[in-house]
Amino acid sequence: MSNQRTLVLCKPDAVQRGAVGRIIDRFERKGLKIAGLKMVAVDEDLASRHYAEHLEKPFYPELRDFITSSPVIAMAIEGENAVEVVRNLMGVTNPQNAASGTIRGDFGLNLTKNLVHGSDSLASAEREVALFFKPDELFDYELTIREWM
Ligand code: 3AN
Repeated sequence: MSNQRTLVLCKPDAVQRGAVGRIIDRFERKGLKIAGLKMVAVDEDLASRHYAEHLEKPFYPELRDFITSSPVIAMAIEGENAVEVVRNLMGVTNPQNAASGTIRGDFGLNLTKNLVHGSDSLASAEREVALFFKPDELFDYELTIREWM
């Protein structure tokens, strides 16, 4: 397994509902490391670059209006196999089908307002982390507890 960095967004609904702390807690409890964290107001340009593969989809206008409606919390999350581990913690796209115990399964009902984004591959992760973070906003440090995780 390799050490990976992936992009997580706590979407506008998570911020508005005061769920950000509880969502970050899931990643911390799992043993993942926060390598970067900030609040971002996503504009239409950033939305179109972040969701480039969805631009032509019928749901894109709704997705764009939602993601630009209120600030998000962007995080670079790091750890062994972090891309897949984060996706598993989030649950499947539709919160109605997401397993209990996952973020979407425990917090959501709505397909658009599904609380979190996590990169879907290592290639996406590298592209998306670079979209949201400048190099000096990302931190390389050791978690001293790591050997116990
Ligand atoms: P995920 O976030 O689980 O990787 P994607 O990448 O397929 O899911 O979709 C990106 C976002 O677009 C989802 N998080 C969701 O908010 C929205 N979305 C996906 N599929 C639909 C759909 N059929 N109708 C409405 N919104 C959708």
